[in-house]
Amino acid sequence: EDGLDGWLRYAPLDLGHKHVSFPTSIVALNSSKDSPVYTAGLELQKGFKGILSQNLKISHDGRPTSSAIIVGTVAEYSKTSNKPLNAPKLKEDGFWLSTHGNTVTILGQNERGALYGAFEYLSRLAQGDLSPATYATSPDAPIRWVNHWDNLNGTGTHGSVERGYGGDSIFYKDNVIYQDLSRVTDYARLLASIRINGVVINNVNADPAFLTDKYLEGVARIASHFRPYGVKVGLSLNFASPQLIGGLNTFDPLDPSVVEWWRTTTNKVYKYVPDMAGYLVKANSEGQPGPLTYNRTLLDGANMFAKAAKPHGGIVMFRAFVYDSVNLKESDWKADRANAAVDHFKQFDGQFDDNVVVQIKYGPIDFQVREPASPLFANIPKTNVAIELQVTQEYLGQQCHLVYLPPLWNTILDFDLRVDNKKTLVRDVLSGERFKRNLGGYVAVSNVGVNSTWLGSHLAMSNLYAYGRMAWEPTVDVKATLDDWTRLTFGLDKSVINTINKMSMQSWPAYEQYTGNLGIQTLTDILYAHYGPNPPSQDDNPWGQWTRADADSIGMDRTVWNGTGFAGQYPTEVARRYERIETTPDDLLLWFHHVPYTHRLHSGKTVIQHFYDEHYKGAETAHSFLAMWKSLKGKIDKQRYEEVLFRLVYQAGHSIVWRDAINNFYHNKSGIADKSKRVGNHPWRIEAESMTLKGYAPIAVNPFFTASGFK
Ligand code: BDP
Repeated sequence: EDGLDGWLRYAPLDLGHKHVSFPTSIVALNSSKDSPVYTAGLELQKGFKGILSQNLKISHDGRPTSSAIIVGTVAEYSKTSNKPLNAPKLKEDGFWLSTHGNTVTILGQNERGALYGAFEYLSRLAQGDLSPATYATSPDAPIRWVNHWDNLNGTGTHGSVERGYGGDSIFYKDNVIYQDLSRVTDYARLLASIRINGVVINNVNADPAFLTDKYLEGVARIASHFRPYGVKVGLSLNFASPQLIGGLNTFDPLDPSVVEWWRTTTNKVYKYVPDMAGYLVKANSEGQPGPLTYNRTLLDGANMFAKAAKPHGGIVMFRAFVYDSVNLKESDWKADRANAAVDHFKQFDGQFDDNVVVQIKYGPIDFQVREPASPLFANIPKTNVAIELQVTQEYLGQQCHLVYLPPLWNTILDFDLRVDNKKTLVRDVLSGERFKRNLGGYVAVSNVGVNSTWLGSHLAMSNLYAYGRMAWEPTVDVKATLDDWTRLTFGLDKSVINTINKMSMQSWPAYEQYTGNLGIQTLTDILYAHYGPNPPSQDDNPWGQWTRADADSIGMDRTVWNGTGFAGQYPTEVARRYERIETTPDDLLLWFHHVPYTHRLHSGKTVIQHFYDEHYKGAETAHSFLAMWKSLKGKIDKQRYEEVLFRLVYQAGHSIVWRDAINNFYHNKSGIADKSKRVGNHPWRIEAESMTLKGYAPIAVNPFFTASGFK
């Protein structure tokens, strides 16, 4: 198995001695080929073939049939059925499922919901759950999107998918949109099965060419591959497009010619894709153009797009990831990139058009292994908001390390911001419940690629699966969700399920332990790859990701009384907690405070000894994954067993590189010995220099401390 079907393998189910009666036909209440209900019919057919080896016929007229699966919208069903429906009220995209032996009814609030219900029913079958059930479910939030950082060409600084680790783009190659978009259909199917309803198909560092007829033709083709699956397409915009491709000499958002250009261009875009979801905008960040260039505000920019998209029902996802690296000076103890989002957006609360959604990364910096929840979620109650997560593991091992992310996401979603001293969970802000908003939700940067595993690693797919499930229902149990994924991906063997669960649940804590703990962030190379260890690059860089480590002390002082003031961006109760060392949780200590290496944690250990110990523990856990995985030999098909094993061997080795690079670095810097005498002391290690090398040539390594003898 090569992973292409992900969790939709529909592997044969062993019914043992069970006698169960199954439906013998499918009634899909829509006969138009690009409708999700039509797709649902085909999917049910496919599922029955795979799971139960049964060939079911599909019909599209609603004549009541016993022993059939009926799938359609509530509205369509009530037109054709004489049976009154007792389903509870559904929200947009919600569905109702009733399965009793050979009679199955799947009704969506809309077509999309009906398709989701079909996938749900198949997921139950594939997991061997044949029990009768009747239930309804509706999404927690209307926006459940993925973003793609795909470039038209493969020559961008980061290749064809920026921060993509599963191969090149599934949409484009060499500046051409693929004619054969079958991978897009496969992807749409995966997305629909986890109830994702929107996909932005190009990089936030956007190429304006997407707005030209040449490419819009292809965008329309891409949209036509997503449409049968109920997934709407969106485009990332380049703010300077009016100048770059429109022939204007300005892109000032208040200039009437610019406003008009966006209006007519948007009308054109919607001619190609009438049901387009909307736009995504990264402005004035990391060198991207934006309204600030003309002394206009981010609000001016966002509302300009909103007005252009509004007549078409389009929405504008405006990213809060706005910061200017030019003014960030590490020597300035008041400078802090973490402050940027609230500094930029709070002032405009209540003034954004109602089809604008501010898209906020989960933490105030950038997808780090541990961050506090972005305080912006608490600061703009009169604005629609969505959270931005990353399925692609940019700072988190790039799919070469197993890191199951939902537990990390939960630290953010379950966080109580205490706005007005009242319960304010981040997830209740996203659903719109806390501040009574109708639009909001979830976005994840997914960045799948042409690799048959999609993300480059079989086990990484649990993150994509769980993301969809959490966007639908953020309180879903992340362990149980993982088990669902494992059953669908690897089968029903209990030891497989338990082992993958154990490894996955230990993986994020382990990664944090060996790559940077106590809230110091992922100590990767900051300047480019964001992959291997490089603690010195964490300081003195223009990107504002700093540790402020010196010979005696470490950590960013983000207090109000003495630091950057960031802690003060939270509502009072939370701000007070983070302001004081005593009440700051250890796992965020160095995020908020600058302390001596000898500072004692709540645990009683010093910061430096904690560092040493954690890096050892984390690497040990990474090593234990190997034995766990090997215990599954023969219980998983050979191809996937070997491919995962390869990654885990690598991870085990790389966890040592991480452990030693970081421990050595802080050992050198602080001059404080490791109580357990491990750091700098590797009695059994054979250095490459003392080996006879055949077929290898020594080269200088940067950063030097990741290698023995600098080479
Ligand atoms: C950073 C990535 C960069 C993205 C940027 C963003 O390294 O490639 O363009 O975020 O989110 O984490 O815009």
